Amino acid sequence: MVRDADRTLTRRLRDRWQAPLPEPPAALRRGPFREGAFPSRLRSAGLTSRLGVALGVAFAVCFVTGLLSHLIQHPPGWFWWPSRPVGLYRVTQGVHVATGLACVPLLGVKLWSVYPRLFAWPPIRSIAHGAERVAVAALVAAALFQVLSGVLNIAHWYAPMPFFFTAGHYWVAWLAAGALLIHVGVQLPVARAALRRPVEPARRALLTGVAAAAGLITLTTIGQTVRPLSGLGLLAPRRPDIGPQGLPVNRTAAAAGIVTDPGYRLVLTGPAGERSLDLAALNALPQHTAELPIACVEGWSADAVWGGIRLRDLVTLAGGDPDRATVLVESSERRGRYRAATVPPEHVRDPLTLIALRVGGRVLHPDHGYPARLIAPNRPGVLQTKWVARISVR
Ligand SMILES: Nc1nc2c(c(=O)[nH]1)N[C@H]1C(S)=C(S)[C@@H](COP(=O)(O)O)O[C@H]1N2
Ligand SMILES: [Mo]
Repeated sequence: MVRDADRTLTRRLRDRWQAPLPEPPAALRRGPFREGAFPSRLRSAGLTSRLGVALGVAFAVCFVTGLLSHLIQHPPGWFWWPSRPVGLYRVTQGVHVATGLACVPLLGVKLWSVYPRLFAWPPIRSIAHGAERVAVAALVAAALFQVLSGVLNIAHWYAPMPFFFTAGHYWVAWLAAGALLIHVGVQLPVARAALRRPVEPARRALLTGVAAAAGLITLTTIGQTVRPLSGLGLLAPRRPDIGPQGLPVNRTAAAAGIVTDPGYRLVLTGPAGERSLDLAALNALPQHTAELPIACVEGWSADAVWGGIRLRDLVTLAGGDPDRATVLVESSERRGRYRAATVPPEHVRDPLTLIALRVGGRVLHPDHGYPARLIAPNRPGVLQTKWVARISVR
């Protein structure tokens, strides 16, 4: 029964899509509107559907990992993110950037496979057809925007983006997801019918080529987070081992306007009042080490051994409860989006969360946050505040 209904629906849709359409007026019958303007015989519902499945899977994984990253950075009341496993965020964000980059060839070929339809005549056949075209236009624009803005962001090329990347990339992701759901809903019957038929060898070869291109992009970029592959990172914007003290840097001390102050003091406030600790006082507190990655939202990450004071010890010193307190960590950086970060109780409590004074056994390089920086397990790089000047315990 269901099968029959399905088949009838498929036939009806196929008739709707493939019935001979009226010809455009003679004056328009040129360029993409002339007959035989798109001679490739590789295009087919089967090819487009298979590309659609791959793109849909990549997009879904990219969307979920991106949403997670957004929630970690802007946690609503109901959201909870653990401090272990220490490298979970490096994996989810590495996957976010890798699936986004794999979308580049998938999206390109998918659009190639359907773009002759742009020139169908008449442009709008019914209200339903018009609505569908608007949804597809929104989907294409949103998908191109996401891939392009993501690539520009990891390349640190902000000039073509006259908006705040994070907000734009986040809201357009919802637009893309909504438009994609409509698109899948509309095309599902046709796609299912098309997927049941085998693929012809020429189209199979094209699909293999697209898969190989996506694989090659992954292989030449994943080295920014998978260290053994860093030598293959031809297209990776970063290498995990290049930078002062063998670690990459996003914002240098010079860019942040930090001048090393010999009279540096860390101001610590909490229920026990305010106190200020100079470097000698900080070095006199119990010192611990933690092997933790810096995992940037841009997809690169690098391991390091950090040394310094446990944040929970500082909470105790400030008169707070180390198992319950929330902590605000502020930088001496005057302006800058990432000059302060809130550390939730799960991370404050964790003995691996440090106010680091050293990396790799040496005093922090100014670009890594000298004299002190926050380093906590399973947290995005943007929340690992450098040049810490003030810690407030609540
Ligand atoms: N004060 C301050 N801390 C900051 C930043 C910043 O701009 N200002 N950038 C963050 C970002 S985006 C990352 S990825 C990490 C990088 O740390 P690193 O430069 O030591 O590798 O620092 C974080 N800490
Ligand atoms: Mo970052």
